[in-house]
Amino acid sequence: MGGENTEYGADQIQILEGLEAVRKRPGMYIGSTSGRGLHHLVYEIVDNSVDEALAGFCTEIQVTINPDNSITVVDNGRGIPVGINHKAGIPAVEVVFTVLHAGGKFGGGGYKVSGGLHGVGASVVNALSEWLEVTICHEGKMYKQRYERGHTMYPLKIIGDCASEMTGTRVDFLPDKEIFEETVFDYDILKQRLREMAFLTKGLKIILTDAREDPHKEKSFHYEGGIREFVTYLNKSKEPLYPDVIYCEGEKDGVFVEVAMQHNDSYTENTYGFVNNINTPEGGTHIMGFRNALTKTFNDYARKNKLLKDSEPNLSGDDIREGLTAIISVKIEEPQFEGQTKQKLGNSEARGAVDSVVSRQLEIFLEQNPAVAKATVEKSVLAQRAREAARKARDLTRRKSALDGMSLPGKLADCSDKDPKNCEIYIVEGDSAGGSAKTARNRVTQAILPLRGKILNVEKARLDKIYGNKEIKAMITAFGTGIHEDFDISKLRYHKIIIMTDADVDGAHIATLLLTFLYRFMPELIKQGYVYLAQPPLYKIEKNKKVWYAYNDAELNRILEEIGRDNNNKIQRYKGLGEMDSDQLWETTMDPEKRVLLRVTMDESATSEIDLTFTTLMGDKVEPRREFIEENARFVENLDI
Ligand code: TTJ
Repeated sequence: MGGENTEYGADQIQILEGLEAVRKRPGMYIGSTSGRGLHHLVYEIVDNSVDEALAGFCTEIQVTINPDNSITVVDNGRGIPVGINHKAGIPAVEVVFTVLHAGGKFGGGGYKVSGGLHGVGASVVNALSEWLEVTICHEGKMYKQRYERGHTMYPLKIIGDCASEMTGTRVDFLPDKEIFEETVFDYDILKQRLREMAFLTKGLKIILTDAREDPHKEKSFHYEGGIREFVTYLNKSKEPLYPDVIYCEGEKDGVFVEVAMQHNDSYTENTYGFVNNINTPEGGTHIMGFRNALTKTFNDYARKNKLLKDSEPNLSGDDIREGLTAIISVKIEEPQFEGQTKQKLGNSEARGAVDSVVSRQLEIFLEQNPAVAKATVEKSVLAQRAREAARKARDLTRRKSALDGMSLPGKLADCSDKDPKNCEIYIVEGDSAGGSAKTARNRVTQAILPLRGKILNVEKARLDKIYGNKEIKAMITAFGTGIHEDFDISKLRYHKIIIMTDADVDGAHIATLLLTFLYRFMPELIKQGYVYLAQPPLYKIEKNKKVWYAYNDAELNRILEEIGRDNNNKIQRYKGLGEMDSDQLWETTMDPEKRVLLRVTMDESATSEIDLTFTTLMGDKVEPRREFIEENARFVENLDI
């Protein structure tokens, strides 16, 4: 064996040790081995093609879910280099797939920005795949290499010709069932993230195909306007306050900044930050820079143009951001992430860069668009007044509750156990169902709070009205946590908050209103898994003095198959909780031994889609809601809308 070969061998051993470490502790590299980690593999591969698009050499990426749940990603970039990497003694493409942290670190001069949170690259995907194949078209030749669980199967080989002007990279891989708990891809999850990637990379076309279904499902995303169109998309079920989407773009201290924003006539703020195309639910310096610039620029403008009198106080940031939808996207060479879940940008230069780009360009925009400036300032002034009224109302309730010792709402039938871990509260629609629930419950651990009729839609009301609402006040005091800046989860009085509504359209609507309130005002309750939906049965089946309950039509059919479809069956369809007596309610819906509860969860990496879901379902516009319901027919079927 010659010296070169020995060296090659040594390299190989090191390489395998690296990838072996990935297989031993996959969570360290991709966060988890659940469905989340599984989908992350796809983003990790697609990120490489997006980098090629950012470098200006790739215009289209195709992602396919194959019938065997393997994934194919194809791009029309320059192709991963196939020449020998002299340090490693193997082709560069092999380095990319077999050496940890090698992605994009060689030549080319592209703007390498992907990565961030778990930006660990293609070698990690390779290590965690049963098999992976890479095919490259470059200078008229087609190259191919295959790996199994990270091991190279054969040296890179030429398998044919390509048209000389055709270049690109194709990767096929099958996630390893030894590693992942879940190996079936969810089309909708990939769809949401790929749509987001397309918004964040203007001009890039991303096509997603689900080849497991016949006919294939396919969706194509291509936005010439980039994040401007993202804002339009997020505002589609709302009334914009002005037609323009405000857009700023620039670079400072190595930070590339892009901001798009538009106010709508609602009262909630939807600001999303992205760093290298990865969202930052915990915010960070880029968001601070944006907020600072926005507050300063609008106040300066309002003073200068006498929209705010000398005697009036400055508009607060919250006032100016009422009803604002904004995307703040920064690209930065070495992002530093901080915070509990490492999702908060820490780089101080990002703050200054966003502040400076937005301040300068927004000032000019406002000077040139006085109608937009006026509409926004007027809305902010109204927000300021409402906030003041809300503060007074809140102070009043705070003082009152301090006086009469935190009096609980009169309608609440509390439980006797005082340890929140053991306690649950049922939020029940209507007084009559509330009555049955009170009789049915276990008084030691189960509290009942009946609410009357439709609860306030917090998407369509200002703070002063929300704080004045009886039902909302009752929930806030019963939970014990306070809201917004006063929110303190350690004061939560029940570790299960259970929404119990009729299994019909009205019930689903009320449940959605309640979830909207919780999501907007106490999101931590949902994030930490304290919120549940009770599942009352839809049918009662009786035969020869025996009783069954069915929670949906499929179950009804299953039971009927089992007991035989004949005239002795008595089937009752429950129209509401009120039709059940308290024994039945206990047995079917409240008995912890027998009931079925659905825990409400949220995927924090998809917050923009969650916001959109709530505003679409709760907003005034009929067309986006109809579209949403059609697109999500499966989900909605479960809700029985
Ligand atoms: C790097 O610099 C030289 C020219 O090619 C650049 C490159 O590597 N481009 C590139 C990589 N395009 N596409 C990829 C890629 C695509 C997939 C699907 C997977 C991976 C790991 C890389």
